[in-house]
Amino acid sequence: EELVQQMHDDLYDGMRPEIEEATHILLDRGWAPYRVLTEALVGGMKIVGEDFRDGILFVPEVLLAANSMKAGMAILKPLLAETGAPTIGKMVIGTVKGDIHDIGQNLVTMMMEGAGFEVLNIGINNPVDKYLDAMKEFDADILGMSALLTTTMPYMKVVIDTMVQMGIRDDYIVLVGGAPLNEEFGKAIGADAYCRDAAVAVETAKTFMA
Ligand code: B1M
Repeated sequence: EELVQQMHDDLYDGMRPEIEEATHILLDRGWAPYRVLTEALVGGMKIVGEDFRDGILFVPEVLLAANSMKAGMAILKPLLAETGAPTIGKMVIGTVKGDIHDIGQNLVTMMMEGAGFEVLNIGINNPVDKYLDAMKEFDADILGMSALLTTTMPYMKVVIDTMVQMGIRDDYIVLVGGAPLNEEFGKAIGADAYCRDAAVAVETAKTFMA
């Protein structure tokens, strides 16, 4: 699809109005919102990530790309949440202390809401107390933690260890995700499951709530 290729280029260049327009065009062409999300937006961000890693793109450019991606996501959000499914469970999600990458968890939030979960997204840079307060206030069934940096992902263990010390670990299902994580890491820190992407997060959460 030519327009998807164009969107990858526009995302790369941080061209927000173009991304918004193209998102509408694909929807008008009958594309499912999830397909627009994964193929056009997530696919484009993958390329940005590779060139960021290789020193071809820098933080300001990546921020523009991220903001363009968010603008596209904002258009898709009500469509993904439109299912009217009954509430299956409640989740608190946030990025761990020191981590400000919130696109992935915003996507997880959208998909979970679309699948019938109530989600309290507590944003970025959360110390243990923030998570615990939110879980209690919101009466959550599930804690979701996100980390995109190898330097911040160990903080997930700090949160889980604190829950263990407080004797509340087993009151919650703990799901973790983020690009640098894997299955072994999830096990090692005592999470219930590692979720590779937003779709897996939904399926995993459903399994645990069943
Ligand atoms: Co950053 N960054 N960044 N960055 N950034 C990465 C993560 C990096 C891999 C880039 C690279 O070098 N290739 C690298 C980390 C290297 C490492 O740790 N080994 C990196 C770095 C180094 C940094 C800085 C340190 C750069 C600097 O300042 N020198 C800095 C750190 C800031 C901080 O957090 N303290 C930084 C800053 C930034 C920006 C601000 C410019 C921007 C963030 C904007 C924002 O989020 N608002 C940014 C971005 C955009 C990226 C990349 C390019 C893209 C991340 C993203 O949004 N991906 C990223 C490269 C990459 O990941 N390949 C990179 C799209 C998103 C949909 O995917 O987040 O993986 P993802 O989420 C997926 C799954 O992982 C999963 O589901 C999601 C949807 O399918 N998932 C979960 C995620 N969380 C989940 C939680 C769950 C379940 C599933 O809970 C249940």
